Amino acid sequence: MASNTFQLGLSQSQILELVKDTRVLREAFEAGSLPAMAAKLQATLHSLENVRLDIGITGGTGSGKSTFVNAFRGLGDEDPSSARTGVVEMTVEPTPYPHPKYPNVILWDLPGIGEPTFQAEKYLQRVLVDRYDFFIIITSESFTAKHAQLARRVLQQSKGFYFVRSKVDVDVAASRSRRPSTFSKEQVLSQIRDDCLRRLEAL
Ligand SMILES: Nc1nc2c(ncn2[C@@H]2O[C@H](COP(=O)(O)OP(=O)(O)OP(=O)(O)O)[C@@H](O)[C@H]2O)c(=O)[nH]1
Ligand SMILES: [Mg+2]
Repeated sequence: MASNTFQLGLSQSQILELVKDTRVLREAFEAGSLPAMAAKLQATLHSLENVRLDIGITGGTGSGKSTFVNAFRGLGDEDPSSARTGVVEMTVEPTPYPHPKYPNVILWDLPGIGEPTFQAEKYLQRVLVDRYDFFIIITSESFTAKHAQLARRVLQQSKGFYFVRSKVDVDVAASRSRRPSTFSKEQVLSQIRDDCLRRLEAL
């Protein structure tokens, strides 16, 4: 999936441009023209730096989407330019946050998929699904039918997604305090991981 996702970050014309660049590079190499090769390589690398990547961060309301955006950008929640986080619903409109080091990588903090009448198709239309090269779907609880519906719809739209299970520290702490005699951190984490994998494979 990772390689598909990367390709989706480049438009058809950018891919054709790269193929052309590779040919020019090979010709410069075969002609033994190092200055021409160095100049072309520099230009190719520069054009890749300018590739824009829009990533949609989605998932359940309060699952930690904005916290993830802040962590990804290396910011604390109280930094003035961080995404707002909190214990009540915070993000109501898609909001772009550029990566500090790679400003062409834009993380879109999306509203949560909280409503009981959630419909993936309507939600994706509302957040303008075509804007994103791929998604990161975050859940802080079990993978529900709502998450499955969203993931399937994302795939139907020919987009890829990564899946992140957040707040595992809460599950570990609850298990430690409520079932101390059988507590095993590794076991809790592997149960969560196996459940997520099973549900993702069943999509
Ligand atoms: N313990 C723990 N708390 C977390 C974690 N991630 C987020 N939180 C807390 O969960 C609450 C909700 O986090 P947000 O990042 O605002 O969640 P969100 O998905 O952006 O919420 P909405 O925008 O309202 O949909 C905040 O109090 C966070 O501090 C985590 O991994 N562990
Ligand atoms: Mg939020």
